[in-house]
Amino acid sequence: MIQLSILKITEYGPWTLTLGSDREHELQMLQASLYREIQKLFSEKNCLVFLNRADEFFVVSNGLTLDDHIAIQKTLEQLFDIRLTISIGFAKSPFEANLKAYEGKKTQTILNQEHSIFGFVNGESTSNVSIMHLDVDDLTSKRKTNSPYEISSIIFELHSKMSKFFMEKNSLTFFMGGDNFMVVASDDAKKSVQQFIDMIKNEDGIFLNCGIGSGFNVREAVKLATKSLDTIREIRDSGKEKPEVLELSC
Ligand SMILES: Nc1nc2c(ncn2[C@@H]2O[C@H](COP(=O)(O)OP(=O)(O)OP(=O)(O)O)[C@@H](O)[C@H]2O)c(=O)[nH]1
Ligand SMILES: [Mg+2]
Repeated sequence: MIQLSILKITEYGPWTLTLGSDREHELQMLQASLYREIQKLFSEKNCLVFLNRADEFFVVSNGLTLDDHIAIQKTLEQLFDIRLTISIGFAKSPFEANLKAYEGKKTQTILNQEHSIFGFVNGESTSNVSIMHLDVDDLTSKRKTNSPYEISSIIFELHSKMSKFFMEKNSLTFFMGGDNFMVVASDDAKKSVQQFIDMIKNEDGIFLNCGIGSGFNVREAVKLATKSLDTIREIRDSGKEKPEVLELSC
């Protein structure tokens, strides 16, 4: 079971217009400070925030109750002029949790009116969350023949393929920066990650490593996924044949 909380800036479009045309730098600074604060507040509660198009944030929020969400909303309301709407959903797979959150907002299923919280909350921390941390093997060598902009183009095309492939497995892919991606994964996604790695190898000549971690909260799962990825690197750097996928459990 995955619980997902989607935070979106309320009436952002009309508000941006109030800043006039010379606004882009202000918006970028606002979005960066908003992300910083949201990541701080949720990670303190063992959640992790995935940045989505800068004005929307996906939080894997297993274990977080409605009261926890209200407390975070109160802090954000004190810190920022803009307001955020939270839509919460939970389901067996990450993609379905996203659909439930979407449905909760669309049908105006109110959880808390004063703080704009919609959807369906579970709040239990007894379900397992799985994260896959994917990273390009030896991106550094590609930098020798490709300029920074060309590298970015390669990475965004990879993101596009990964997002499509894993959405078909009811999973959500996020770009974390550099050559790093995280997939909030269903069992089906975990089973098919080797197939994805092979496909990208054949189509694009890009080699990927994937660390997998599971836990009762997403920070634990992410920690183990990154530890698995680092273990693949250690095996490789010791001269032994490395696995492309490794799953460590707590
Ligand atoms: N978000 C995130 N970014 C990272 C992490 N580790 C490294 N990076 C970023 O990824 C970029 C590429 O670094 P690496 O992946 O270590 O470089 P590489 O040459 O591909 O080396 P290997 O992955 O070990 O094969 C770095 O410039 C960092 O910006 C991480 O754990 N999370
Ligand atoms: Mg890498």
